[in-house]
Amino acid sequence: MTTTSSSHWGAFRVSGTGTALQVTPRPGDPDPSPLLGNLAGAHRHRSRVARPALRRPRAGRGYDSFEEVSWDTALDHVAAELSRVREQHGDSAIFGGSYGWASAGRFHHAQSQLHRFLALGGGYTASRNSYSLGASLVALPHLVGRRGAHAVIREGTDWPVIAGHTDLIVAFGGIRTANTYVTPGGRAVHDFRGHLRAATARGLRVASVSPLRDDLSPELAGDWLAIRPGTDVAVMFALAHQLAADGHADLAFLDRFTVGGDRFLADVKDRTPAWAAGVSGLSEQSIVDLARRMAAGRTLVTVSWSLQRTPYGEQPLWAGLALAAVLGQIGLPGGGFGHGYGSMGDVGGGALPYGLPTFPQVRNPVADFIPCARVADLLLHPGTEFDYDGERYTYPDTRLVYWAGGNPFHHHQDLSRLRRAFARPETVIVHEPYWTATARHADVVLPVTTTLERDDLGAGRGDTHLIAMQRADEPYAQARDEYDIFAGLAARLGYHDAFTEGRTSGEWVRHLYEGWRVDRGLPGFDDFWSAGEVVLPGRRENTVLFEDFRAGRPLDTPSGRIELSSATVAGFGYEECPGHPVFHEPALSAYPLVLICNQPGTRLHSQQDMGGVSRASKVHDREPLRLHPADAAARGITDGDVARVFNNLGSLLAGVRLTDACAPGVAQLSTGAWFDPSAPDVATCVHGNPNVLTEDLGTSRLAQGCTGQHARVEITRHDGPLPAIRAFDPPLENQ
Ligand SMILES: Nc1nc2c(c(=O)[nH]1)N[C@H]1C(S)=C(S)[C@@H](COP(=O)(O)OP(=O)(O)OC[C@H]3O[C@@H](n4cnc5c(=O)[nH]c(N)nc54)[C@H](O)[C@@H]3O)O[C@H]1N2
Ligand SMILES: Nc1nc2c(c(=O)[nH]1)N[C@H]1C(S)=C(S)[C@@H](COP(=O)(O)OP(=O)(O)OC[C@H]3O[C@@H](n4cnc5c(=O)[nH]c(N)nc54)[C@H](O)[C@@H]3O)O[C@H]1N2
Ligand SMILES: [Mo]
Repeated sequence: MTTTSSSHWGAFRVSGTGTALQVTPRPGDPDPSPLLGNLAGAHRHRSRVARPALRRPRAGRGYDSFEEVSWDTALDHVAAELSRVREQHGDSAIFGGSYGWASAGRFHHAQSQLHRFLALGGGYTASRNSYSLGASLVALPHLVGRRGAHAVIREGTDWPVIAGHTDLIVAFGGIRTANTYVTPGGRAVHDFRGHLRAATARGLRVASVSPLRDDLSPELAGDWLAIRPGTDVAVMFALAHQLAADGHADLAFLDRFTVGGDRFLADVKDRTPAWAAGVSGLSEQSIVDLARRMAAGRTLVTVSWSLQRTPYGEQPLWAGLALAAVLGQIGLPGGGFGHGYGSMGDVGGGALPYGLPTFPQVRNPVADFIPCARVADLLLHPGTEFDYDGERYTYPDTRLVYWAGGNPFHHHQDLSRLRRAFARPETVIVHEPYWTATARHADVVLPVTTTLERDDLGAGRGDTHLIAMQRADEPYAQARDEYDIFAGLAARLGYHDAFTEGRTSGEWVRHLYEGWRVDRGLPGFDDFWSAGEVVLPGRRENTVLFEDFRAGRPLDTPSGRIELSSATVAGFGYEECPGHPVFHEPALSAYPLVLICNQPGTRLHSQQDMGGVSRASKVHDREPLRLHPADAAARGITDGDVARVFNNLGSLLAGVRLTDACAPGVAQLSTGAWFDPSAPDVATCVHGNPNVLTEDLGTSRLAQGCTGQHARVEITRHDGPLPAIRAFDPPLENQ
């Protein structure tokens, strides 16, 4: 039997079960993701959580072994802890932010399940925004309004328009194909590379301003401008300077469509290409030439999401928008500004004018929240104040942490600090299909099913199809659906019927589909289910970002225009993020190399790190570290060595790959190798998780976004004994 299913990296088909399970791409997907190759090997991997487990409290969270218990014992314990904490410390003592991507699927979406369950029980401290776009989600509404921010992030000018009109893309952070296979909720059709080929054939050229040469997809033609990380704002200022000096600044556009255009031009008066060359490592001439090419045709300035995942990440976004405004092509087909081309598959990939079926949520009675990347501060500093978007808030006193569908020991910075933070609450509960580092730092681990073991509805934003995600195999061992776990807990806590509304999970999936499909004129559930998918009607394609604004519809900013100066942001009084774009020189460091901690091309974050594609990339079982041959030679390191990467925060082992695709002075280690602290005498992580080296700092007081994209490090050759990787071994005694 063949079933249909989906993942964040795309839709697929499944045949066979157990260790014989096979995954093939969805017919009709012109360019399926290579990440599909991880699914089969992960399905019945020994790192699955088989049964509910309680930590044996001896040495401390993350160091202990676990004891398997019955579902009743585990659920009784969790229900009792929730009641005790709510009674003794109040509802805000429960942290249920639970950031993370979990799996595709509209109903079984882990955060929706957890948040509905916790909100009905009295509420929880929440988290806001994302690690992806921490700075942009807060800054952009000030610059282009809420509606404008949505248009920038969720739509953008579509690829066919770019292919048809754009002469030059100036891509800060490049345009990385590997990232575009991923869209939250998945995508039935991957056509990104096809669009790139079409654009290149028509004559599109890309100036890829990036520390890595291969951030420019091979389908694109263009130049690599090897920039020193963290200095993009300087180059943006110098490009604006040169445009103005050449008489190419569009003063009429600035005057009519922006506030602060005059101030910006005054600010860049001294920001010459010669100055920016000294800061950025680019040549003066390359900056001058690029400015002239920008003015010579239809030009799109795009800033990848990675740039705002750095200290002062609000600034490259703001300066990039200002540069595009100086050029005056915002709102024209194929010109202007973009954010995230090459970051996510749905940017420029069409949009749906309606929402997808969603498990209904209820209002959270607790008002407390954190910007999501401040989680360690929350746990370490209850009662202290923090600034965020013009307001001051207080961290509540967390006694219980409940995580479902995320892996903070993957996603957060400075993992040694996070371990200290996770040692503080009285109780940590984690739902996981796998024994991740986060599960190991819990007191109670509840095993959940994967998407292959349950029925659901799958689609991403702007998708072409809704996929029937059909159960392909039995749940692993005693794994349960999140929904059934929460229904069991709600029964113990006296609100079972409010949580379930009397439906089984199968009834919910049918109900969500039926309640949504009528207005779209789609077939009934049974027809949809047996077909395996249905075309989503009415997609918007060929969108031009800010076309309506240029035609006269004001933005929902205070001025109705693009705010290159924001009186609101200025009024917050944040020195590091004043009311207009500023350049902050990267902080001096005792560690000479910049480590780029970008997204892995071989998996989604930490998911399925044990899968075939991810495993095949490892060197001596460790995550590959890419390094320029000159930097390696200076350290006596050769290709295939194991390297020790370290700074004041920690150390890790990784497998060396030499390449001149890294600019000199730049090394690259993707995120997502499972944190493995099993040999602390050798390294903080012996597997290569870069978050043992990243600093736990917010972007600024404005957004408090994640800054994990960069770390400062030194690298040496590791010559000692090589500890085995223990991250995938379940922490159960007598195993
Ligand atoms: N240094 C550095 N760090 C970064 C970044 C960076 O650029 N540099 N990028 C950041 C970004 S953009 C992001 S989005 C984050 C990603 O961080 P996360 O979203 O936390 O990473 P994932 O590995 O996707 O974690 C999802 C977890 O959910 C589990 N899971 C899957 N399905 C289910 C389910 O149905 N139920 C339950 N309970 N669990 C499930 C998976 O096994 C996995 O452990 O990382 C951030 N971290
Ligand atoms: N295969 C795969 N695809 C993914 C994901 C995944 O885990 N795996 N994760 C998804 C998620 S959740 C997100 S949020 C997006 C993230 O999308 P992005 O944040 O755009 O992706 P990254 O790969 O982290 O970074 C892209 C490139 O930015 C460059 N860069 C880093 N620092 C600088 C700098 O200071 N200046 C310049 N000019 N360039 C810099 C790096 O060379 C890096 O390769 O990716 C999504 N796509
Ligand atoms: Mo992300």
